[in-house]
Amino acid sequence: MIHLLLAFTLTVLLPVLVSAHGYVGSVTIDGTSYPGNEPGGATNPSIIRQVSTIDPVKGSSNPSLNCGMNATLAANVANANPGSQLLVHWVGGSTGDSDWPHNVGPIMHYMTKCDGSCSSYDSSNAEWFKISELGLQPGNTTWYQADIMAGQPANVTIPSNIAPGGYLLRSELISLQLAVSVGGAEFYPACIQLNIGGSGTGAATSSEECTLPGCYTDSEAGIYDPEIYNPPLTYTFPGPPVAAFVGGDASVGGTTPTGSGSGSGSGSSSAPASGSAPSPTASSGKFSDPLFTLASLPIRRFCYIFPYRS
Ligand SMILES: *[C@@H]1O[C@H](CO)[C@@H](O)[C@H](O)[C@H]1NC(C)=O
Ligand SMILES: *[C@@H]1O[C@H](CO)[C@@H](O)[C@H](O)[C@H]1NC(C)=O
Ligand SMILES: *[C@@H]1O[C@H](CO)[C@@H](O)[C@H](O)[C@H]1NC(C)=O
Ligand SMILES: [Cu+2]
Repeated sequence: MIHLLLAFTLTVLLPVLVSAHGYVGSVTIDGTSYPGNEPGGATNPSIIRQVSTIDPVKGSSNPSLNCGMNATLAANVANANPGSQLLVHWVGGSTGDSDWPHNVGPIMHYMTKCDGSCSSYDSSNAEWFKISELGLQPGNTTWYQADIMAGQPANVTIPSNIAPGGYLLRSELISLQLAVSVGGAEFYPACIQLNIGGSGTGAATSSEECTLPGCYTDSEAGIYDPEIYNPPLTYTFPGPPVAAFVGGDASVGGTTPTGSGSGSGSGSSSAPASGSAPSPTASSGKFSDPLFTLASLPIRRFCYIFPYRS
């Protein structure tokens, strides 16, 4: 009987577990698409640093917080310009053939200047600045990450006055479905190698920068979030504020912990027009993460604990 029950449980859960995480499958820069490599798979020339697994980075002091799990240098660097529009296509499963599976948590973008070519730049001690952060949609119950789960890309605009040079763009989803416990947050960072032209002069100040790991702690608001299933939410973005030189409204649906130098204002370039944003879910207010709708609470917990062996 117990075996039957276990067999049944595994049969129900395994297809979900296999696709419960993901990675950046490709990036589109001003209309040109650049494919990435499958995590742990073959390495073709790309502008996206390859990660070793679709599993999340766990723990705010994990070295893989920098560019994703065991990320390796990518061979190529893409040209971009101040104001370039990037679409970061997060996908689910080890081969990227399903949609991104999570819908609870923020979408943030950071940059750091490469010392020399980005294709040989070790960013483990780099100082990063934030250029955008997206949290909750109007109504404070549905996250913009739900749009990614619905197959939409993360949108980010290169700051319009950024100084030219080589930069890494770090796209990060944090999935907070387990963030009711300290250490529960799942970090998914990815680094894209860019060479930015133009004649801008903008740069972040040192107080707007931090290292990765270093930008976060496990217990800060926005990473440890015991009220995450108690909407409507007030969300506090982790990490530094959006760098002031970015200007405009690069911060949507939350607050940044430090008051000064925030890039929040009006006239967004990275958020969808409010008219096009899907309306918040009409149901109960619980989030519709597929793992959460799958089954009852005890099974759900099992489901989440099961794939994380460490
Ligand atoms: C990948 O990263 C994990 C976690 O940081 C580490 O435990 C593991 O040894 C790494 N694997 C390789 C092949 O470097
Ligand atoms: C959503 O949150 C923001 C910031 O925390 C707050 O100003 C706003 O009133 C909230 N809206 C709703 C509908 O709860
Ligand atoms: C990115 O922009 C598209 C087009 O406006 C929009 O449909 C999509 O929801 C946006 N992505 C996110 C994560 O908001
Ligand atoms: Cu996952």
